[in-house]
Amino acid sequence: MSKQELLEQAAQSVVDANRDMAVEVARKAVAEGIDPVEMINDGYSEGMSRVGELFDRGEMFLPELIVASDAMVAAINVLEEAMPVENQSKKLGTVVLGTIEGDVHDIGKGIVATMLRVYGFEVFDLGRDVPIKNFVEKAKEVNASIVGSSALMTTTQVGQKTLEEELKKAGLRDRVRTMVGGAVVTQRWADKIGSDLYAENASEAVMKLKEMFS
Ligand code: B12
Repeated sequence: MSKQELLEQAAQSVVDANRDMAVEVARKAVAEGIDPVEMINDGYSEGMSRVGELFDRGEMFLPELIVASDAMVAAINVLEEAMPVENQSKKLGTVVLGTIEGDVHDIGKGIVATMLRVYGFEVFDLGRDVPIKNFVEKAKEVNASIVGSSALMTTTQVGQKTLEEELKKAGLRDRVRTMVGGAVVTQRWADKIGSDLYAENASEAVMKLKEMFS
């Protein structure tokens, strides 16, 4: 089967909320030596953006959205196992990452965490719905060089501004860089709240951080 066909099947498996198909396609891609990152970005993520459009138009509802998300996560788990961790003699930086409190969207944040690990960063993934104080405490505890936060909703996006403020109050802002992302986040927002880095997707996050830390 061609790469293009596998990418299309991966996208379709998410649209169809078909977990078995999503996992099977991921296994096939691994067996055929297709780049797992490409499968995630151009296959499964493409499917999830189609799902987002269907949800927006009222043609898909929350229960189906949950099953579609499960299918995507299951496929990503298969692909993650096939990702070689880059052989770094020295780690590029220590990242504390999480989804802002009140927000359960964690698929994209998980992809960012995986990609950063693959490219030589040490990542402490705090999960989703993470209270601001937990980001600050973890950053202190592990002497983080980067604190990254994800927000998928306008209601939780404001938490990224609070995080900037709390890092300042804790006296950490001089030695920690911050990065923000998530569907509602933009470069303009990052500039407004004083975050050091915005990335539209996981690959861009890796590229920009590598530039900053190498
Ligand atoms: C899947 C999904 C869900 C799943 C989430 C499952 C999970 N475990 O994550 C479920 C079904 C649980 C869900 C629930 C809800 N959802 Co929802 N959901 C989505 C959907 C369709 C896709 C999100 C996704 O996973 N995309 C795929 C990933 C790969 O993309 P991504 O998250 O954007 O991540 C990439 C980049 O943004 C970036 N990135 C992400 N994080 C970070 C962090 C850093 C530091 C960096 C640098 C980069 C970065 O890199 C990632 C990889 O390339 C979006 C629609 C959309 N257009 O985004 C709605 C959406 C986000 N949901 C929405 C809503 C309203 C809800 C609910 C409130 C619905 C409800 N009525 O209950 C609840 C929220 C509950 C809560 N308190 O959080 C709205 C938010 C509206 C808004 N603007 O505020 C959206 C936009 C849909 C809509 N148009 O209405 N949802």
